[in-house]
Amino acid sequence: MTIKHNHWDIFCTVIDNYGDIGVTWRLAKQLASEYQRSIKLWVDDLNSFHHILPGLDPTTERQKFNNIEVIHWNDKTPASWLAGDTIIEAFACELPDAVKNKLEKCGKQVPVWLNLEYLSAESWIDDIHGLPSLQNNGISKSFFFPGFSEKSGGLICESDLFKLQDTFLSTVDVKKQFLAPFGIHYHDQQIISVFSYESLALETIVQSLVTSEKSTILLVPNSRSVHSISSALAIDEKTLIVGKSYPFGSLTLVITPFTDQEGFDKLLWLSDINIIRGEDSFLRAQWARKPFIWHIYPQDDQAHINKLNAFLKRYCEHLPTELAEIQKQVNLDFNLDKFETIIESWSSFNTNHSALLEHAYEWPKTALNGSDLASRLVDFVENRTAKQIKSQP
Ligand code: TRH
Repeated sequence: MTIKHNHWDIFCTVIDNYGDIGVTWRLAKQLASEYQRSIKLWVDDLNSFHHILPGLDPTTERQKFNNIEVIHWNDKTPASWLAGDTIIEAFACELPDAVKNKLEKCGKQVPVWLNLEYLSAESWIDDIHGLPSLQNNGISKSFFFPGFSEKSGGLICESDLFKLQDTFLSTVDVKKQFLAPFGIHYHDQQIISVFSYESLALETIVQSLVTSEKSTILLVPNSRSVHSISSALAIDEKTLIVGKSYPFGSLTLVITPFTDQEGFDKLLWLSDINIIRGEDSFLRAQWARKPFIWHIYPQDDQAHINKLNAFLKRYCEHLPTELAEIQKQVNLDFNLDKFETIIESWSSFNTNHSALLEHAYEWPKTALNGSDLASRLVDFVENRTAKQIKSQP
């Protein structure tokens, strides 16, 4: 079987929420636009995908977006799979048997087979990033670990992202224009975006914003945070209309519509503080270069707190001790739902906003370590392919 060059297959199963498809969609877009790869993106749940890509029709089995073909992954479709250069299983989703069987028949020119893991700031990933493991079909699969170190798989970040961001933010009255359709007159209020999971700490913060001396605009994409916010404000969630603004003392609440990823990025860029979650919005908040609180995806055995601490250690490494403590404390209080202490840590976080902003602005350079995930991935595949060719008789 001959393989199609520059053709990559990415397989994704949506476990819950939007992170799995969110990360793979970002990656697919970058590989297609910056590296001219032709991508087939196999996704089992087009309804979830439709939320972050409104132009996608969830009832259509195959549809093209420039150089990316989105294919509904169900029992039948993988039979039509043809080998390309590279196969990515996102987040340990199992390749369909039909594909595994076809791989066996590829002979010496087998595609590079990768499992794209979840992002982690923990240092152990450096030791296992890129390692191959022989599978039952006799073909080896490598484990690709996104991360913050030079030895890891890096972080998804488009090459023109910061330029786009600067251009957007330098538009005259950009905040006024963005907020006007929600009925808000912008006059230097603090803007906070919230895309988190349900949280008692969030409820406490929201209540404090109502009575704060500072005026705040709270932009909340229509998602799980709305449960906590409506509970904090003692209002019936069902009465909130997406796109309308609601005053509560010093706080103006807006439930914003879910948009595509580009629209979501802009929301983060415009905000002074972002409260985000999961994996993709966590990274995009870092690229927004604003102070943020990360509501990490909770795991049963509290493994997420180790992951959070590993990230905070890296993020705070070059911060003066006092600021590092503030950044760490507000993140820990939020994630441990310490509503008794969150007011104090939130208030220090807010008071030190400008110093934390300076740090947030510089952070992407440190985090990226010279190259992003897509470029490391393309290099990895090219090295592997070159080795395969060399080893052929
Ligand atoms: O949605 P998340 O919580 O996703 C996940 C999943 O739960 C996953 O199973 C888990 O393993 C992972 O977290 C750690 O959070 P995340 O990763 O931030 O994904 C949200 C996506 O939604 C992201 O790509 C941005 C996108 N988005 C939009 O495109 N438009 C919007 O308006 C909003 C609010 C989000």
